Amino acid sequence: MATIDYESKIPNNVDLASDKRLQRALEKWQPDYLDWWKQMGPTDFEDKDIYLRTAVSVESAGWAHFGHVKMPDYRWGIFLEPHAADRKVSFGDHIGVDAWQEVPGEFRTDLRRIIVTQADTEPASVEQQRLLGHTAPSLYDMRNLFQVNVEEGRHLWAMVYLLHRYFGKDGRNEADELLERRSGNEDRPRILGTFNEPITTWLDFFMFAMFTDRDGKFQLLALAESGFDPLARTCKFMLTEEAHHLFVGQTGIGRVIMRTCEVMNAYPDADVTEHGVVPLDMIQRYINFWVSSSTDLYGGEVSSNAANFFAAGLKGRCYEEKRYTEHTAMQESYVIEKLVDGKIVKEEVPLRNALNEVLRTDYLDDNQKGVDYWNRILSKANIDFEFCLPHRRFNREIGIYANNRFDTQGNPLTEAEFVANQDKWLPKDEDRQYVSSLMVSVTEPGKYAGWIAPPSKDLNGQAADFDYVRL
Ligand code: BYC
Ligand code: FE
Ligand code: FE
Repeated sequence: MATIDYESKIPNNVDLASDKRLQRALEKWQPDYLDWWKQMGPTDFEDKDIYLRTAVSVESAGWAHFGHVKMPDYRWGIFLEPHAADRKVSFGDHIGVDAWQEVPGEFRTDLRRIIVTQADTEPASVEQQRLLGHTAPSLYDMRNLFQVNVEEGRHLWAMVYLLHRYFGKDGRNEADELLERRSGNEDRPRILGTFNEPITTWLDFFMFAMFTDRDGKFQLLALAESGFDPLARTCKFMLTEEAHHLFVGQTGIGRVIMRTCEVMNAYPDADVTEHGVVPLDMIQRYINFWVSSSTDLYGGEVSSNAANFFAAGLKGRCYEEKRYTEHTAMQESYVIEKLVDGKIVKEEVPLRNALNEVLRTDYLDDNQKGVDYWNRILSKANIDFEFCLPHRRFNREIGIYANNRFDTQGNPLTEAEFVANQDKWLPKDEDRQYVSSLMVSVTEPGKYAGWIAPPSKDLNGQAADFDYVRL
């Protein structure tokens, strides 16, 4: 069923009405979700009409409907890609068996853990971004923020459906706990590190949408290959929503860079902070921070969890079916670089144990494309500067590099060398204070704050002075 039932309390394309118990359980979770949204979602904009897109079909052509809605009235629902009749498990130890439509008993714990970890990031990001509406640089940006927020809320719905439908009582308990943990809370933090980092400015928000939502893209690509068919179908539809989040991040940073270039060209000898834009080296430090934190989200370089998830057919490599011909990952090995006695040495590990690192490498390659896009903005403006990604070893807190220090090129450092240089590599207090000082709210349609260029084109063919948010 591709069309979405918008008549029922919970919009869905999974024929929820035919399973009364499940429907009742989800309808019981719904008010708790709405309470959470009121408490932890974007503050103070509940009664405003926002120009949002809502899914009306899961077909690739024209799934979105645009219109002004109030966020609490957004139709959060359950949308899965259509079911392919003869789908098989395509990797791991069970290649060729029918894709699972129910949870195989022996994989229940692992699968629940993957789904809970994925689910936990979605409300976390909404919590991290809840105050940003107050300092939006334009109505266009404010609307994009709220679009991202409601869709992350929907991603939570997507995972909660799986927990309720396939994991019985413990699934329902996990769904409740997803509304109880809080980003950054000492006692009940979100599961993964980056989702406890504060997002206090729009520069952080754009960095997060660029680099952390991109972890979402790659984890979802890996889960879209899952032999557990409902998870694969859910993730495929989530990926179509994710593309816009990445666009917001990449073009957001691009517009900050563009504005700084304009000022640099207009006042070649000036300190750009006197003109209220973000210096390029400061942008590089924000890149270093958010990339390194998001690089941690792939887990350890050598991981028996990753090997087990793959062996079971629960989590593949990205584009597993399309891109690879050998799907057991049993024959090959993978070379990992390790620090031994102060030197980097290569070590071969069985490929299955290195799958976190394989996915991380795909992620870093994709990041590089965004960096290339920003460097083209610089060269078009004739500015002699180049952004680069920090090395994967830089500033890590998870995995084999976590207990050592490295520079942004990946060279080992002593703790003292790192401390002496860290203000060059990571945002320092003055950077954060300066970027915060630029965060002023601009709410006149078609106007933009001085630190960011307008987008090259407006959304959905709208005019430049369109009222994306009616305040
Ligand atoms: N922070 O074997 P290891 C998104 C834990 S983003 C804290 O090395 P594994 C989104 C790990 O849990 C996509 N803890 O790792 C983006 C384990 O703990 P336990 C999110 C971490 O299990 C923006 C221990 O360290 N989806 O959608 O192979 C906005 C050793 O683990 C971290 C997923 O992550 C960390 N960074 O791999 C909104 C997909 N990293 O069990 C949304 C599902 C590791 O020993 N998750 N640990 O207590 C997974 O596939 C895996 O859990 C991971 C970790 C890839 C995250
Ligand atoms: Fe998401
Ligand atoms: Fe996202």
